Formats: sequence, structure tokens, C-alpha cells
Amino acid sequence: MDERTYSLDDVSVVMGAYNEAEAIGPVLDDIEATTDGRAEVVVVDSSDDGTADIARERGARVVDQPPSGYGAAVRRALYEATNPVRITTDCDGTYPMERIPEFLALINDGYDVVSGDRLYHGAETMPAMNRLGNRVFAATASLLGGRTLHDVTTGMRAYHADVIESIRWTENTGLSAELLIRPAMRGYSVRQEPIEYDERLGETKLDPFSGGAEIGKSILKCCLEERVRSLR
Ligand SMILES: Nc1nc2c(ncn2[C@@H]2O[C@H](COP(=O)(O)OP(=O)(O)OP(=O)(O)O)[C@@H](O)[C@H]2O)c(=O)[nH]1
Ligand SMILES: [Mg+2]
Repeated sequence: MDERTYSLDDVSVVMGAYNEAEAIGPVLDDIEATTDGRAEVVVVDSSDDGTADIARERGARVVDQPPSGYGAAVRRALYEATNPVRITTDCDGTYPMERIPEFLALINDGYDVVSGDRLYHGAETMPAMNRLGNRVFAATASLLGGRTLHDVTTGMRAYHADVIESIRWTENTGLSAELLIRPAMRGYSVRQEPIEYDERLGETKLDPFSGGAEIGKSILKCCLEERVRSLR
């Protein structure tokens, strides 16, 4: 990757939003405060509860998309973003937006991916079943991926845009796992950074059973594909 030092003007913060009227205001206000309003904000929206209006009022770029799942929204948001540092978040109030400048500093230190690790601090606010599921996902991805991965489904990461643009992304609910596993297995430098994780505002959009099964399948598929790729 290039040696350029990036500022907050070079950051795009991106998210999918599906009926997050309760949460999106505070999330966008936190981003505004922590970046001095300098970051581009892209929201891919599938809501019918006024979420898009709240986002536009706060200066975000809103892209409309029919409800098509987490990954379809986040992938589109990552591609719509125009800046060289791309930071993902959920727009549900769970992720610490005040850590954005630190994530940017780690990209400037030379990391290609900075992944917010919710499990390091115990993730006590995460529902117990999700916590258990995430530990199983991390152990599976570490075993099959050949390096220790701590929190493969976190929604908060920073990426150098080259990583986003040089890999073909295929997963939907499992996109977050794919966004960590493929770069890690291709030798990009990945930093796993402990973060706090808060309770969600509003309703969850993920069914823990069908969603969990889909994520498990994505982990197996991505690890296997990357192994085969490394042998070619
Ligand atoms: N545009 C769009 N956004 C979506 C869709 N599904 C989920 N999202 C958004 O993707 C993010 C992740 O969804 P969450 O419901 O927070 O899933 P989760 O983080 O696994 O579950 P929680 O523990 O409840 O937070 C949120 O910002 C959702 O609004 C969709 O079909 N379209
Ligand atoms: Mg969430």
C-alpha cells in the first residue's frame, strides 16, 4: 500500500440501515462530533420508517436499496464511498464511533484492515447466544484460516480502499466474516483492535438461527476458496 498519511477528510464511514429511525440520529451525531464533520458518510437505506430523512437532514449521502440483507447493503455502501479509508459500522448505536480517529491512525501506521474486536473486553452487552456463536465462528475461522482471528462478525472495521477494490466479495449475511477472512488469508496486514460494544437501540434485523447458519456457511466457503487460491 502507498505511504500517504490520511486525514479525517480521507475517511468514508459507511453503513446499511433498515428501519433504524431510533438509532441513526445519535449514530450520525457521534460520527459528526468525532470527525468534525469532515468524513464522508454513506448510508444504504432500505427503511420505511423515516430513517432516510433523518440521515439526509444530517448531511449523509443516502442510497436507496430494496431490503436485500446486511451484506448487500454494506457492500454497496463500501463501493459507493469515494475516500481511500473506508470505515464500516452498524447504525444501531452499538459501536464506539469515538474510536474512528484511532482506527484511522492504525491505517496510517500501515495496516490494511483494522477490525474492532468486541470479544476482547467480554462483550457483556451482547446476547449470550450471539457471544457463544461468535466464539465458535472465531475458533472455526482461526483453525481453517491458519491465523488467530478474534471476532469475525464485527460490524466496525477500517479498510484501505485498495483492499475493498481488489477482492471480489460474494457473501451477504456472512459479508463481515468474508471481509476479514479473505484479506487475512491473502497476507494483508490485519490489526484486531479491542473495542467496547454497547446495547442496541431499536430492533435487531438478524435472525440468530438462519443468520448464524448463513455466517457459518460463509466462513467455511471463504476459508476453503482462499486455501484453493493459495495453492494455484
Ligand atoms: N439497507 C439494509 N440494511 C440492513 C439490512 N439488514 C440489516 N441492515 C443493517 O445492517 C446493520 C446490521 O444489522 P443488525 O440488526 O444490527 O445485525 P446484528 O448487528 O448482527 O444484530 P444486533 O446484535 O441486533 O445489532 C444495521 O445497521 C441494519 O440496519 C437490509 O436488508 N438492508
Ligand atoms: Mg448490530
